[in-house]
Amino acid sequence: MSELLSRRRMLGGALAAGASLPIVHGLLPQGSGGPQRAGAMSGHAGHDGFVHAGFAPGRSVDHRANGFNPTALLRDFDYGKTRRLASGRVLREWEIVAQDREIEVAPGVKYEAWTYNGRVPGPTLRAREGERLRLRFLNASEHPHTIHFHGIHTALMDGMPGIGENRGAGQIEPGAEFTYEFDAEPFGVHLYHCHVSPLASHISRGLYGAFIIDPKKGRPEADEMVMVMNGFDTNFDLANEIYAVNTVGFHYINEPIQVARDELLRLYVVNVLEFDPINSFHVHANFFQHYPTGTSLQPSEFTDTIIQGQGQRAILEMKFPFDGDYMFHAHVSEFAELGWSGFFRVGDPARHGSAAAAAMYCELPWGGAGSKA
Ligand SMILES: [Cu+2]
Repeated sequence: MSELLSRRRMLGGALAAGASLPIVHGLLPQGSGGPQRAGAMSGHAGHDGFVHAGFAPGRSVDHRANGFNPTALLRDFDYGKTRRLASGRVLREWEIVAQDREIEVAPGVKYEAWTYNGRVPGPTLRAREGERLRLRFLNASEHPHTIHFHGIHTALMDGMPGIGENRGAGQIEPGAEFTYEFDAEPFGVHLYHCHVSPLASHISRGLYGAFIIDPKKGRPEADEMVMVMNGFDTNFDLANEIYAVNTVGFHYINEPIQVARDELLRLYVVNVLEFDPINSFHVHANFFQHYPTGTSLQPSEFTDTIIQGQGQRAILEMKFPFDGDYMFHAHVSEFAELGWSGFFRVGDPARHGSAAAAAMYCELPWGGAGSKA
């Protein structure tokens, strides 16, 4: 059996344990006639018995139990607490706690996550270029962790095991704490994550988050959102079974992201996916300006698809000129089908032909039409 099929079967089994079998033909946004359409398509040739990875109809993830909702998380920026130093500079402070916590990453699929502040991804830390940043890190997990920030700082503040251990830095043991302090530079969209080995495990368990440094003069007014592209290896075989943006597979299919027509949308997109070398972001029926790493105020490309390796990130800016439901997803079809898909809902979709995007998944190169996974 190929790796892909075994991953598929595993996912199907996990979902089946707590839910009716998911079908990709349910891959239509809620509130636009999706579920009804799904039923109408169930007789589509060749799909009987094939376990697609769409959301389980009638079931949804318990966001309250998770402690976070991916819809709220999109626009949830953590600015910390600020005060002025004697020098006149702004000091910005946060407290971050590592905690082990079970979360639901797709309907019925539980995962023993390691988290920063109880959520995956961790808080989106946001500061302004040139500020002094201070982060008190407390390790309440049963495992040693660190916070390694992308940015410019001293070795002692790098969150690297083995560096500065005699000064309390390096690996932070359970029950211990350390305060990271450095300047906010350069401006852009960055990330932070644990750097304890085995690295792939510590990261894929959920210890990461976006770290945004705004340029001194800011950016134009926009509806801003954070999208952390991630995945979950639910059976610990070093391959992902669930792919997502902001953790919950298919969440933005279930709850399309409401945006206004003709309003500037700014996405901070960060790829922290483990085990797969690349990830991608594609939007339907539109193009965006691409600012790689967000470190320039000039876009480098006008496109509708970007590729990111692990740790790469970007700012994307676009406007939707027409009302309707517009899909966004990894242009790695396997990821899209295993959770990394969503919709932007612009204006009133009922008046403008709501989505029928699921058809694109009917003829997959592996395990598609006619396959019995
Ligand atoms: Cu760790």
